[in-house]
Amino acid sequence: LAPHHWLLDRASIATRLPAPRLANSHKGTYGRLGILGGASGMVGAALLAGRAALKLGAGRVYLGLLVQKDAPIVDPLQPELMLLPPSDIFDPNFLDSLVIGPGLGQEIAACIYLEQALQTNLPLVLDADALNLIAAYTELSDILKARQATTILTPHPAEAARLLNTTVDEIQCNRLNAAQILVQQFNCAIVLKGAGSICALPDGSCHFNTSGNPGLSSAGTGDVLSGFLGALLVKGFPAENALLLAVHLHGAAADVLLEQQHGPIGMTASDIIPAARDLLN
Ligand code: NPW
Ligand code: AMP
Ligand code: MG
Repeated sequence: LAPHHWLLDRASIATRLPAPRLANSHKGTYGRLGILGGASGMVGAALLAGRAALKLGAGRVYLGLLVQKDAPIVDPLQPELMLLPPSDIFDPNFLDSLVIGPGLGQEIAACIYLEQALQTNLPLVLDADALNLIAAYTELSDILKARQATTILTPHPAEAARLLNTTVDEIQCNRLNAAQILVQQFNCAIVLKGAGSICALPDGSCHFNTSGNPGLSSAGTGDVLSGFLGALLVKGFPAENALLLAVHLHGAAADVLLEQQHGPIGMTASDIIPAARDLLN
């Protein structure tokens, strides 16, 4: 490995785990996370991110769903989640971190909320359609580039190709280069997802994830990763640790499931959530 290049394995996350919970902690200790997404037909993406965040320890999770017609008012399988109109997510004194993108869609309302999110000082996770909108609108990418607060971008290869205005083949032929260019272009921490996810940080370091398997190649697994990231970006936990821990844990959870079950076929994004929780405790 070149200097500043690291394997992201079980040993390397051992020093990046959150401190044990204090006996006198309360839900406020573990942060208020907002998740903005869930447009029509993709509400599941936001629910998965929210459930994932709760199970990785977020104190309170607020879902701002963009869907308008027949919007759910509660997640019956995870009633701990608080479902709000998306505009209520933006009180800056209210949240400690924000995930935006899972199932966000690319309508005008999504654009407006994304612009508002980029203009806050909250630690942000940008995933899925948030990335697609940034690729589509120079105004949004300019605001992103000017941001000072922690920002983590989680593109899969097609999202990375849109951000860099190139093809998926070009990205996949030189994944390390693509991840590093994304860091330089947006001055953010990046995880370029896919088999062997690469975490590239603004300090120039790159971490090659060793966990995960093709069981993760199914709908919603990326949405779960963004929820994990949001949960770990709690008050005082370094963004670098949150990124490396979430990415490794996500893959490691899939590896545990692979060992326990018959194979990768039929592993679901929902299955990953409790498996990751077990690994963290
Ligand atoms: P192909 O054609 O399959 O070979 P998009 P999305 C390519 C939400 N979701 N390596 C892929 O290639 C998300 O949050 C909602 C190479 C295809 O061309 C988003 O908001 C769910 N290529 C929205 O849907 C569950 C790869 O990328 C393109 C690749 C759209 O997100 C599902 C597809 O990507 C989903 O999460 C790889 N590793 N990975 C829900 N239950 O509500 C992907 N591609 O067009 O960005 O679509 O990722 O499905
Ligand atoms: P998304 O495409 O946004 O749903 O994200 C998919 C998630 O699953 C990312 O975290 C990928 O790194 C992971 N993933 C998908 N396929 C594989 C694979 N074959 N091996 C390891 N991880 C994978
Ligand atoms: Mg995704």
